[in-house]
Amino acid sequence: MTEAVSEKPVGALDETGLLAAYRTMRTIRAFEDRVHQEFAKGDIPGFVHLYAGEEASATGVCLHLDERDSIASTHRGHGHCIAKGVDVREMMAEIYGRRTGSCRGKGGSMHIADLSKGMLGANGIVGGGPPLICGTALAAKLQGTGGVGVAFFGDGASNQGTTLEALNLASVWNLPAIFVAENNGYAETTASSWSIAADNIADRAAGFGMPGVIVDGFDFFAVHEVAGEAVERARSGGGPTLIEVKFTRYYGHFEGDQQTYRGDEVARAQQDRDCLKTFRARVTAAGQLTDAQLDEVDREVAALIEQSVAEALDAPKPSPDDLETDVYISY
Ligand SMILES: Cc1ncc(C[n+]2csc(CCOP(=O)(O)OP(=O)(O)O)c2C)c(N)n1
Ligand SMILES: [Mg+2]
Repeated sequence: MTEAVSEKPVGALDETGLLAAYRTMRTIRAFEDRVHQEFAKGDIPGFVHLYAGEEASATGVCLHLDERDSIASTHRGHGHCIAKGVDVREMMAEIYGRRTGSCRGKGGSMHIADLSKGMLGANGIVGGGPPLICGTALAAKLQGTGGVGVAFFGDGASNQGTTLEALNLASVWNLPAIFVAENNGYAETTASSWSIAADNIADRAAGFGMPGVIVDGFDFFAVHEVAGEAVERARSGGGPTLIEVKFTRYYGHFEGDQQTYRGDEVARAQQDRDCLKTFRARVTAAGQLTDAQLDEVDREVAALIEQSVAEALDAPKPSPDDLETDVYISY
């Protein structure tokens, strides 16, 4: 007897794809939970902003991307890096400021970049990412690679002029660009319900002549579906899309934030809507993956994170000689 397709969580993903999605989301969660613990010990320099709770966004979008495509990220960038394939061990070393890091220990959490993976960089400039992907999307269009540019940015960044100019330019130039507004409810301590002059960020898309879509950011399958349509539109010459992903972040704005401005939204989200929990419930109920398969991924990811921290702590720090490298690019 053939099973009804409608009972499947997402027809577009087979077992391998579902396992890849779960592995990415689990890796991001485990990475962030561990950095949260390690930061409290005092060995990690600089500022750290964690992405836990938002995993379905980076994962649901980046699963559609390949080596032709580039992404621009934010100060909350670890999840975007992992989803685009940046090496987790190099990322951990970078966060610890070690020479084995993705940027040889010179960038830290807020500047992790890996151009070989199409990861243009985390970005300390709020609203800095959207203009960058207008450049990569224009290059992809002119070179006919079929590539797309994706900018992840926050609700706070959605009010920056740079973001609004990039939306306009992407539409005027009909670029293969996707703007992913990650609305986690706050810009630092300011509620998005107070700072955004519209009911939804996605409503602004109409003003730029592009489709705007709102999606539940805790629901991996919903994000994956919406992102798939946007990527398909962009690759086939249909132009840009603005996607608003709504969810909440599990940790503070930065590590050390006392979060006195928040209610009980985190506990409620973790209990009822967590992306990893809902993913597991749906794929096991549909008979697509077993708990044993998912538990195995959990074990492998835990071992990888353990190894990453041990290697990072063991790795050398940059030396004074390293000050003069990576300053200028050689053409
Ligand atoms: C141009 C600029 N203005 C202000 C800041 C200070 N700042 C850092 S993060 C942040 C809030 C960003 O909020 P949002 O875009 O919603 O991202 P989230 O932290 O919620 O992921 C601000 C104002 C900055 N880094 N850059
Ligand atoms: Mg925000």
